[in-house]
Amino acid sequence: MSEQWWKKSVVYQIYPKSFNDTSGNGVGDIAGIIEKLDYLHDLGVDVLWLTPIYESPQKDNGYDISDYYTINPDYGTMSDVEKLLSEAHKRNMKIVMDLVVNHTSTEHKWFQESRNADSPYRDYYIWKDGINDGPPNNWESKFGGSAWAYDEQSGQYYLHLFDKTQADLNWENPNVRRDLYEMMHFWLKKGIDGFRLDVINLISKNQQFPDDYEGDGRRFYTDGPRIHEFLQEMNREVFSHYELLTVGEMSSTSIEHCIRYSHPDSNELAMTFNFHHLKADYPNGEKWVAAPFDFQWLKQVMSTWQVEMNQEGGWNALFWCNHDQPRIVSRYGNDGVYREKSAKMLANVIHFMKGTPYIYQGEEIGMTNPYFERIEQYRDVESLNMYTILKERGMSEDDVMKILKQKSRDNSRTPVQWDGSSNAGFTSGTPWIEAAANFKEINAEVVQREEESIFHHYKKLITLRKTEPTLREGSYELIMPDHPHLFAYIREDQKEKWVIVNNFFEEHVPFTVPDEWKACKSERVITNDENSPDHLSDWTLTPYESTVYRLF
Ligand code: TEU
Repeated sequence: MSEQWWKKSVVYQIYPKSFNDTSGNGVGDIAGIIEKLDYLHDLGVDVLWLTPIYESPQKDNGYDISDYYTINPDYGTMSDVEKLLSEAHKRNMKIVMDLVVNHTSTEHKWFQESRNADSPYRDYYIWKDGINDGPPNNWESKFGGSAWAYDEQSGQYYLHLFDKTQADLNWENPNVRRDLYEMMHFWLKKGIDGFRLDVINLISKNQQFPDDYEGDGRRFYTDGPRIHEFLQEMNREVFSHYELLTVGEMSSTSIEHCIRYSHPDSNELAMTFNFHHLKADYPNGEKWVAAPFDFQWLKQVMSTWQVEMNQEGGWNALFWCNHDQPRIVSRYGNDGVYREKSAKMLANVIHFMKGTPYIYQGEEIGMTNPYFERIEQYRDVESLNMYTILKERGMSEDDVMKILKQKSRDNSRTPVQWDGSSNAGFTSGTPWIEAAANFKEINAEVVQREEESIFHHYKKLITLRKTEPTLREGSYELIMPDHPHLFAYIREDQKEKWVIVNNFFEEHVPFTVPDEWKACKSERVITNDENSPDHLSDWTLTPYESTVYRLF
């Protein structure tokens, strides 16, 4: 096994709660993942990342962990996890677990102990006195409201950057770090193959805890003062003893930091997720408005990350979708008549870039946002908080629902649509969240059967990642940067050049071959429109067309 095996991998993200329920309790489970391993193997992915399956009160669907060493009984048992590991490994697939160490649930025994002022666990969390009957500073929670909650029992406030039941751990305390490293070894000794590290760039806070008069406080804890030191320590104490895929989820980060996080010489992480390309529909950085996406901005942001990370030796995690993001086909694509075509186009955009691609459950089926009509259909803590906050600000019910339809995290959390039977084949019971109404037409059974489907398109893309070194290591260059409809780029090494041309719009768009390529031989590698030329020549792209040529 080579040290950087993850450079050749394609990762598939599983949100267990919505993946596949075998027990009939309406919640997906580990046995349900095992049942679908052959499906995933057929798709061709070689790493599965599972979002948190640990014991948790589920206020934030498992990102509020109350015990790192046990499995949430709704999902199964430790022996189910062991079976999953061995069944996955038998099929040459690896398992990556989610590591949530910025915070724990307030039900974690450390936090319960910590509420006593004289407990050895007091300093495991961030406790502060209030100021003038208010919180210690004006930082805001990512889910709305103050980032501080008052605890009657101890007479102080604790910090929670997310929900008030998710208390931030105090990474300044070496005992916290020691206990967390020990927990990581426990999981690695069980045989897992890596970690996805939740909001890991938020663990080091500015110890002055200053008020923020320009923002919500994030500049005082994002990529904070000791972050690289902590990650290097984690690497030395834990990661360096194994051959792992480690991917950090980096909230509101910068390229400079991501280069450092993922550069092999830094000894921190293998790669990083950033979210800048998923803010093309956040006008002025504001998520909670219904807005179209800014295409030029999207191209620029993605290209800048490609070029700069690559030039400086960093490594990107490539993705459109996850459990916090609306479905990409409903977002930057077209989930009406061009659903299949635009889903394939978006897949091409990501899978030909440099980095390690991630596919989120249901993406390979072409699942869409569910367009829930009533607030009762939503489950997500952030969506429910924002519903209340926006209503309190005076927004009408219709306007709030319009925003949630576009922006809610629940858009990606509806059950995976396996077939056309009741509840999309996800459960025989009552699902914890409703399936999207379109499951009869859009489901795994259909896409597996149809040869030209999105599923088969993903299969081809996954194979190409494995067979084509140019796609893994070649340089990246955006061409026609200002083109109003096309996102076109080239990947190139000494041997060959790949041209990836993507039309993001419904218009027909002409493409003219640059003179310097005219002497090259070429062949079409993949397309979502069989009428495109077999060899690169001037042609007119149809709506949402994406065609890729190899030049040699
Ligand atoms: O998300 C971190 C994060 O910052 C987001 O993507 C978040 O969903 C967004 O800011 C809300 O607008 C991670 C997890 O992926 C997410 O599911 C958790 O809720 C969060 O951390 C807390 O653990």
